[in-house]
Amino acid sequence: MNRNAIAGLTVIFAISSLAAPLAAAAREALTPAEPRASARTRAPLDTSLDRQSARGVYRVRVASLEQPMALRRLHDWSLSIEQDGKPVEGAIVSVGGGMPKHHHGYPTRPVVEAAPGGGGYVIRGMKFSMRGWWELKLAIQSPAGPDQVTFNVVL
Ligand SMILES: [Cu+2]
Repeated sequence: MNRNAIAGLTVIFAISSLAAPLAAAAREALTPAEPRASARTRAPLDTSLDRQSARGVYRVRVASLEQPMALRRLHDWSLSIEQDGKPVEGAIVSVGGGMPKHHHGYPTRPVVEAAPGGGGYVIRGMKFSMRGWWELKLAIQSPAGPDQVTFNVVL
């Protein structure tokens, strides 16, 4: 094989090894980008702090007593529970939740107490240890029946 033939083969080899990735890149450029499955199916997060409980027994409202929302600091939230438009007194409420994407809970164990002076409840000992999407889950027991509600909080 003479020197020119070898040079020619080298050029052909170089072109053919480039051809496949170039063709793929061209196809990709022509095809509109498919949204990823997670982006396509994920509904926007409902961050309403005024919700019906899961079985519809209660209307539940929560609000941070610190504005703007406290990060990495102990603070309290207000909680109001109604049934058929009337405040529910004497409910027993337990608090759960955490960061669903990080698979961890709260760094504290928040507790629910009757608000001083009546008129609802206070969630004491809330703490968000980092920014992101948190779930605040409340399990409610009263003579009206057990029910639960989940709020989405994004810091
Ligand atoms: Cu986290």
